[in-house]
Amino acid sequence: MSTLEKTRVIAHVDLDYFFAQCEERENPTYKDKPVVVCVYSARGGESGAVSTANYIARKFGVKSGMPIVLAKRLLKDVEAVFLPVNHELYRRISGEIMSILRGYADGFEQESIDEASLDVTDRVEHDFNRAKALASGIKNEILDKERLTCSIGVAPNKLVAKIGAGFQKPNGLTVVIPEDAKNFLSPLPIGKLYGVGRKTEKTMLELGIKTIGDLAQRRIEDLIKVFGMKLGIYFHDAANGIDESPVHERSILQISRITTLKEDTRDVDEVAEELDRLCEDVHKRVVDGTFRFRSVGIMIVAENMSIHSRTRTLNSHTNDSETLRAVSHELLERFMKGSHLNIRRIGVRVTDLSSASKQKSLSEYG
Ligand code: DCP
Ligand code: CA
Ligand code: CA
Repeated sequence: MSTLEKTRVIAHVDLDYFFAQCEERENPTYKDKPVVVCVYSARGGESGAVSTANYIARKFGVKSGMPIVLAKRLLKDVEAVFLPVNHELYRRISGEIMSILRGYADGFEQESIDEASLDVTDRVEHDFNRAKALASGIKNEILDKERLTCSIGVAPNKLVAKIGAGFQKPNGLTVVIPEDAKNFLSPLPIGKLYGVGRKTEKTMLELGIKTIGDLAQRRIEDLIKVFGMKLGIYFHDAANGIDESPVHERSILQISRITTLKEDTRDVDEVAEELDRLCEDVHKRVVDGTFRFRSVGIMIVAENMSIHSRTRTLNSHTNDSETLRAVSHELLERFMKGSHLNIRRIGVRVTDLSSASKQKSLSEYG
């Protein structure tokens, strides 16, 4: 096989300020104002966190995850719009967009509610110029039909395409040809690399790795020593712009439940008791839907509103309630050992679902 034949062309599409843009679309009078979409907590008042904000609000420093009260303070001198999340609206619009995107792809993988990777290799015959034109066509169609803007990265693999999509936001289009992949990544801060969360970022900085280029220069043996075999190899490849993972269909169905505790606490037993109730409820929905799951995750909102999640992938699919309970407990205990924060909200989620009855719609779960 020649190199040309092996070169893939992947487009990663990510909608701009998605939840807030959906709200603007439904109510055009919001358009020139800061728009902040909020997840209000069960405690009432203004307690809760920012889900996302439009780019006008971002200029004032508003960010996803920040307490609503802080966003209000940042926007106190301007006329701003604060709205509660309307998941049903976002799911419906997402579904419409995903079906447009599918029409442009030889291989398709939805990665979240507002993003997808498209393998377009065959239809552009390995040609990045044609891929750029195709990506423009996608942007135009989404704007025409859905009145929404998105950003697209075109690259030889999913990893670089995804970073490319975030490179010139909003309404961006970034094409990275194979020869440029490594140089494109090199100056970017290490935190931009997929898989480098806040904790890993700290470790990297301690090792003197500030940019993806710094990481690319490290010897793979040294990375394996610090991060273990699997991650060490991944970081080495990723920093060099290498990612061979295929674009594959996957179910993004998930079943989850989250609740606000009566009071902030770091008493494991108290949190575990609530977690058990959530597990029971999630398990009931798993069984009702004749699903089996392969990943179990917990979500934690701490007293300072920081959001944490931990996920474990099992060896095989199951619908066993005891597995769900045991894994979520273990994830909780491990989180609490490594954190001094009181817990405010706790949630549990199962993903990687396989289903006997495929007709279940996404909106029934969530
Ligand atoms: N989201 C959320 N809480 C977060 C991050 C995201 O509720 N901490 C939701 C709201 C976002 C949507 O997921 O609109 C998509 O997340 P993105 O990270 O893609 O962010 P946006 O689409 O809002 O902005 P961007 O223009 O940077 O893509
Ligand atoms: Ca987005
Ligand atoms: Ca996204």
